[in-house]
Amino acid sequence: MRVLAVNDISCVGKCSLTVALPVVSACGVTCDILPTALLSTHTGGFTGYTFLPLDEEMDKIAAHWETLGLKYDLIYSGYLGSRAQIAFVKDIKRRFLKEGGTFVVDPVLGDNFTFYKGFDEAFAKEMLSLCAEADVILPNETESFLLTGTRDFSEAMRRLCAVCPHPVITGAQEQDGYFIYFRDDAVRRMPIPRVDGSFHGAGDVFASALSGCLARGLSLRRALELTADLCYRAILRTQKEVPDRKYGMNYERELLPFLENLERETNG
Ligand code: PXL
Repeated sequence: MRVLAVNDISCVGKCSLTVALPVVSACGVTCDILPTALLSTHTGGFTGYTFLPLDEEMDKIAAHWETLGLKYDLIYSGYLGSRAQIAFVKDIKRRFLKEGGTFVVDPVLGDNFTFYKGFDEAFAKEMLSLCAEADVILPNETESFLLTGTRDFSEAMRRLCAVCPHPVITGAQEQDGYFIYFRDDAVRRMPIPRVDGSFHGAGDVFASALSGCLARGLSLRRALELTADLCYRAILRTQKEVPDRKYGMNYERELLPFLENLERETNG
């Protein structure tokens, strides 16, 4: 199985490609990367970060790959720095996703009901048009709201299902608990343990582990169960070990039990 991760390289802060590459590879599949930008840190909580968009280079990389005849079983796209990059990722999907392959879009837009720096309504609209080309989308609670305009998750799922066959709202906080909403053959609500606080990079660990599980052939539901368990344990560890949350999640030592579960499910 060959996976392509399209995301930025934030050198510090454990998100995007510095998470996707180790996590997807550890799942036992090839992970190639298409970097969209190079940043000194991610943009959430740091000031004075550097940002080099890689649009021209992405064009050249894709042109070279075409000469190699590369095709991917799964393409996972995350943080995209501009509307032009969203358009480019649609093109990447057309050129490099195998017939019958899976396109996973994490529509990175914001957290805590606000946009990340540099994003706005027009960008969210463009991101929705990328979601319309995906098989699986992974908005968090904030992104679900920014994409659909509603904080009611059942209604958000109705609207997202009209766009994409398998939406997943990765953390829906409701009166009776904390849930993942997803659609496989029907819309479902999976309870997950509630942990207070905001954990930068949790969405990237989630999207990477889920992409790895899907590439290994797990059903969406089983992939979500294993991934939610990894994220829960990584969040508890991060709560204890990482005082400054902008430095990301301490997920690394939680990978082993996750991978053992994955191996048990897939029998090699
Ligand atoms: O974790 C999502 C993410 C990815 N990449 C960059 C970001 C963020 C969120 O802040 O700034 C550059």
